[in-house]
Amino acid sequence: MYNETLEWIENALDSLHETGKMGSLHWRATYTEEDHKALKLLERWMREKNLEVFYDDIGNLFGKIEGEQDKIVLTGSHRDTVKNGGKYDGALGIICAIAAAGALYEEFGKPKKSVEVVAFCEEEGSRFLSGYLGSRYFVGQLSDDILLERDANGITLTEAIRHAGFSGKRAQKSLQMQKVERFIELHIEQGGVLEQSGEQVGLVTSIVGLLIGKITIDGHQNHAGTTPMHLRKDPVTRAAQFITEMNQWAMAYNEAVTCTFGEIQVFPNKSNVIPGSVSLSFDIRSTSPAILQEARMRIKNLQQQEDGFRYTLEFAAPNAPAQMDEDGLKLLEEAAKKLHLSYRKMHSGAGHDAEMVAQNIKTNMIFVPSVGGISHSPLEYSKMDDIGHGYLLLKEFLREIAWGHEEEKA
Ligand code: HGY
Ligand code: MN
Ligand code: MN
Repeated sequence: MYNETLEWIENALDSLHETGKMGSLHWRATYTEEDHKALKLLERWMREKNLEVFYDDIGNLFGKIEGEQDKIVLTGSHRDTVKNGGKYDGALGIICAIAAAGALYEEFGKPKKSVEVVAFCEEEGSRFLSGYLGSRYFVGQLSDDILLERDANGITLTEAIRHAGFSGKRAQKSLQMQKVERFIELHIEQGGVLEQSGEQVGLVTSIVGLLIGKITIDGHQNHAGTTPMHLRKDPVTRAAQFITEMNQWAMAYNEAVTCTFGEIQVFPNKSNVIPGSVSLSFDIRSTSPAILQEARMRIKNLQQQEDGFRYTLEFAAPNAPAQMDEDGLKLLEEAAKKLHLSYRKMHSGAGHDAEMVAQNIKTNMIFVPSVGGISHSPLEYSKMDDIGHGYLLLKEFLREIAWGHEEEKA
């Protein structure tokens, strides 16, 4: 039975990955043709496992097993990927949740509490700046500003939601959310700690907070050959200077902060033209709100400088650092011991829907090792043995909470 389940998970991962193939590139952004193909597959698998399929008003997909009580245990992850991403980020948590919920229903019948598997939309923010859209919506934090964010083609989030056939209506703190007792997300670690330490699974204790956004620097476009160096206002050299300053700032904090400028666009991007403007993304992470605030001020200070450049700043909606639920962590520890799985309590340097949901709901995460610690890359890979351990732990957690005697402390 277990081996069949692992085979099902492996095949599902391959099939879901296929939906994101765009020629030589892989990218499954939300409200796209690729996303639609993935949703049809996920709906089919949910129905095959006796889950009742439904969507909320912005297109989060749910598969439900009705319980005796009107309470919900939520599990799942995000269905979108980064551009040129891997097979496991997000997809693994949804597929293992469908498999676990389906297996438990087959083995134990109707649960005490309903179980819902969710495939959240646009967690990566690879199409719309703020990202974590599905989980933000779920906890009533999808703001008007976010709905007006535009993708690279100038389409607003609202337009994309409507075009995909959803109303985008926002039920603040949706009724469904108020019934949710717990959220558990299985995810790849996306780092190398587990692989180096040798534990089989990771039990997440906290998730990093994020400060993300975009800076556009306007300078003076001019001729690359006839403009003396001291007369230039070249935004690329100004951007390079700022990136270097911010990297030195981050290095001084050692492991407490990460700082990445992953997306840089130069205009007009021609070798014999001193650029007119440059736009660069920033992605700064820390569990310390003070460090994130300091980074925000450093970026804002750009606009105070009288240096002949024009700075335009865009800040994505905030992602506060999140603490995982202590009781859930204890339950995961007990379950790991019962399953004879070695485990490590650990922090997550990656952002997750779990950090959004944790703002309102008791939340926990399980990590499985990433080979070489690689993620957000076509080289992302996790071994089926390791995936199986994560699956068994997720299944035992769900059994305890939704089917078992584990009564929630008020
Ligand atoms: O960026 C992250 O950490 C997540 O994958 N969205
Ligand atoms: Mn990711
Ligand atoms: Mn992810």
